[in-house]
Amino acid sequence: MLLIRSLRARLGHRAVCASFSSTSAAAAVEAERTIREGCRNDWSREQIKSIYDSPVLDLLFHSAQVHRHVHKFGEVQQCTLLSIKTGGCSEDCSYCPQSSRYDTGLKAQRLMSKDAVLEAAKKAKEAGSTRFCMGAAWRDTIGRKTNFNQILDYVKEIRSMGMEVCCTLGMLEKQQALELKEAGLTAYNHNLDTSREYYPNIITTRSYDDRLETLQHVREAGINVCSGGIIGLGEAEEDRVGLLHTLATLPTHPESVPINALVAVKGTPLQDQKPVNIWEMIRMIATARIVMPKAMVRLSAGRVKFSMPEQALYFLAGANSIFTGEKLLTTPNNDFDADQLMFKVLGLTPKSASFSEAVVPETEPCEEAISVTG
Ligand code: SAM
Ligand code: DTB
Ligand code: SF4
Repeated sequence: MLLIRSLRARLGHRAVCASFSSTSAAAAVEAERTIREGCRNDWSREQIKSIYDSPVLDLLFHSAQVHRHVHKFGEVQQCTLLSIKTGGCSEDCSYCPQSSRYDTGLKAQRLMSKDAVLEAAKKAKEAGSTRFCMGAAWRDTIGRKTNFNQILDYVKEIRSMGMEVCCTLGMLEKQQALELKEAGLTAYNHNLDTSREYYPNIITTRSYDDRLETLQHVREAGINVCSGGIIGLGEAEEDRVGLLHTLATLPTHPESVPINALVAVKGTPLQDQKPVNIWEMIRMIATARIVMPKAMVRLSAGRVKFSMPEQALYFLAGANSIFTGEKLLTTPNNDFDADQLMFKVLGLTPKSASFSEAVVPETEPCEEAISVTG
């Protein structure tokens, strides 16, 4: 305060305010604009970078304001993952324990039976989860008609249990997206993973544009889009900004944005990456919250490594969805009792399932009702 007063005396009020705002105002200015004007998809990369680079406590404070304005603060969606077809994948995603190119000790399995999948969904529901997400280690679903039809049946059954249903099966054609919609699928997860520029360092077997095309098929079928990425792959901060920029400038923002912290699995090319820290997570979550205010921001892989106080700051920054259950796809997740305790200590409330119709294309960016979850 004394410093500000003496600066004011020497430089005048205006000059001091201007210099303070130029260093710390980006998060404040953009968050205020988001609160005033709602969603926009005309972000420049520089704008997103300036939010991301704001002093971390400023960024946290202003993303929390946006979060409180748009969402029921403290309400957290619980999703459960099940790997219905594990391992043996042809792709070379360098983070992934399920790629057949890396020796991670994982045994490839066939598609899980209906009974086993429905049993897992029932258990997840009983444990308080409202969304069930089935993952398959496939490049795409082309030429897998029998398995795909089985999955359509799983989707129908799980939906009829009163749960939201999500799938992540690799690249999708338009027709397959329509069939999944018809079966009652709530959301489809397909991550961009990183920036367009860094992407070729991580995956060579399919392109960034292939991924965007799948997202377009999902959107056009009227299924909610779930798309985010991973931090800790060795990318620069500029790449994290690039990922957020691509997502936030899609014609319609994804309804959910998973933020994964790399789980460095032994045997993968990224096994020795240094762990992501709390400040990197806060910057990523808070920036996502300001630029895509209505999205569910999902604290995804890597959560098991963060303490309860760290997770508390992520919820404050704008995360409002988690994966619960003892396993993600192939790696361990947080303990059920630890999550129960966290909800109690932090005063979090579970979000109930939502079955409002998904956004149809050609609406204004982010025009969906807030009750629609992604
Ligand atoms: N095969 C499908 C695909 O690639 O779209 C679906 C499953 S894939 C495992 C789903 C996502 O999980 C990936 O896009 C990636 O973002 C995330 N993921 C996989 N392995 C991970 C790891 N070791 N750490 C963090 N996220 C990971
Ligand atoms: C997402 O973004 N993260 C989840 C879900 N979508 C499919 C997957 C995380 C996988 C972590 C590594 C594993 O357990 O195999
Ligand atoms: Fe296969 Fe998906 Fe893993 Fe890539 S991320 S190797 S496509 S399972």
